[in-house]
Amino acid sequence: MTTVLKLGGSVVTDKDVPETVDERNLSRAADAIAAVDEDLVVIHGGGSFGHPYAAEHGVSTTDGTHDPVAVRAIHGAMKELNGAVVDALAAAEVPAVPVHPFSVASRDSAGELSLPTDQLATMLSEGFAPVLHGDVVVHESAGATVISGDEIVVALADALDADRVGVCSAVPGVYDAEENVIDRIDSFDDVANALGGSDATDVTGGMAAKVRELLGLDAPAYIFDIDGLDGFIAGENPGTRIG
Ligand code: IP8
Repeated sequence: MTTVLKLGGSVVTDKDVPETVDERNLSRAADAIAAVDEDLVVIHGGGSFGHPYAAEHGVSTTDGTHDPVAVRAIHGAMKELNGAVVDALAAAEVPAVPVHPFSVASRDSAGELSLPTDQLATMLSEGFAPVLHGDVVVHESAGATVISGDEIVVALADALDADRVGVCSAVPGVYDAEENVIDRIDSFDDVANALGGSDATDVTGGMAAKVRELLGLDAPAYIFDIDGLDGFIAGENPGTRIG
């Protein structure tokens, strides 16, 4: 069994205070993750680390930059957050190891992502738990653009033949127009009207983008909040099931 789990930036950071880790949530998540006894890939979002730098430099998943200062600022902030996530997982005795997408991924001029996964498969078979993150990637004819954690989730879930995908976010699931958590989403059109944007600075598009990307997966994906994480790891179906 392979599980791909994303920890949202709003879970592991305080989204309203620049470059601040939410230590309490992070160690709670790490303790929950320590119960996983199968192959596990963790991906985390940008929160108050990557997003403010990306916004400051005008970089998004489609608007690129050729400024190395911008690339270093965005990537550097994400590397710092990745270090904090890996350290918290290590403290909970998860065999976490860091993997930085900027060093290995690229996009072609049409925006098509290429993200090698052979090294990740070997990490898993050798007992490691790779920890990736939203990042910048070099992008043919655009310089460098943002890659969201959700995009990485989608790319890895299919390439590593994941059995289950979890997205631990700030909300307990995807809300309908009355703010009730939707149990299951099979098509984007069914929920398009109910999906709003994200309040804090989020250059990768919030919940609507998340749902759209997760609908493209072979494996079932679940969106839940930190209260649902133990249940997801225990094999339950917390929050909203996508696909
Ligand atoms: O928070 C975005 O990742 P996300 C990462 O998963 C950057 O959308 C660099 C803004």
